Amino acid sequence: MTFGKQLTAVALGALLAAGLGGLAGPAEAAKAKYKEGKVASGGSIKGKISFEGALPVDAIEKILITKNPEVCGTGEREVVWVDVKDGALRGTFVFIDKIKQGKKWGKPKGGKFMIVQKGCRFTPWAQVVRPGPVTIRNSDEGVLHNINTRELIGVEKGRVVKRTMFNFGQPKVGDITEKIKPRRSAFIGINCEAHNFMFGFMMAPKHPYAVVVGDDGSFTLDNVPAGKYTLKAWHPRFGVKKAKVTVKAGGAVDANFKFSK
Ligand SMILES: [Cu+2]
Repeated sequence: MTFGKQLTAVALGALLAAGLGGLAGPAEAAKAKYKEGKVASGGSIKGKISFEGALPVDAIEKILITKNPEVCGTGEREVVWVDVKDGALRGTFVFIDKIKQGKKWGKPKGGKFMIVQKGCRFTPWAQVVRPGPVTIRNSDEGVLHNINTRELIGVEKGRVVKRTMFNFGQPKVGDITEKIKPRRSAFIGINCEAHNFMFGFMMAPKHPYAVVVGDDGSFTLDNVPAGKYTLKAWHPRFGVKKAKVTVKAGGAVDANFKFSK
């Protein structure tokens, strides 16, 4: 009897899986894989992300350092949530929304994507990684770090739910490889559960058309197939802005975003 019941359950499971797999609704289409290839006479999108007006009063948060002062420093750590220099809003991500095909992913510097914990800081503060393996490095002798890497769901709706992808303690100097596997959102926040002043941000989109702006707020997305796109800029404090752009074969189109508090 038990055996028979199990069989029925398995058969039902298979039927359900087949049924769901056969559905080709809008949700399915949105999940379509990105197609990598050669881009013939692609164009580029260039621009600058700037900040206008007064900074929010909590642009820089000061948090008392209560642990590992010999490595983390003494007194207060300044967490720069809003980093503006000469009008450039640093730490902003710029990406093409839902592009389905185009250039191949480039190799990361040094051959692998890395998050480094050094001097009790995540380095870099903001970066784009390809979904997949990422190396988490502890460079702080004698310091336990505990990275918590969370997918930020609902950023564009203004109501964020955080879902942990991985969260582990790293008591020793060295590397641990983990996988970045976003389910619903490419936006990611990282923090250290051992040091309440360590933060960072990442994007892990399905395609390689995403960058973090340079120190002067500028960005370039190159090898973009000619076409019409929605370009988006994400700043973790201010959310997402968007613009329509048309890329012409071999051409360069300008796109600038202005944020304010
Ligand atoms: Cu830490």
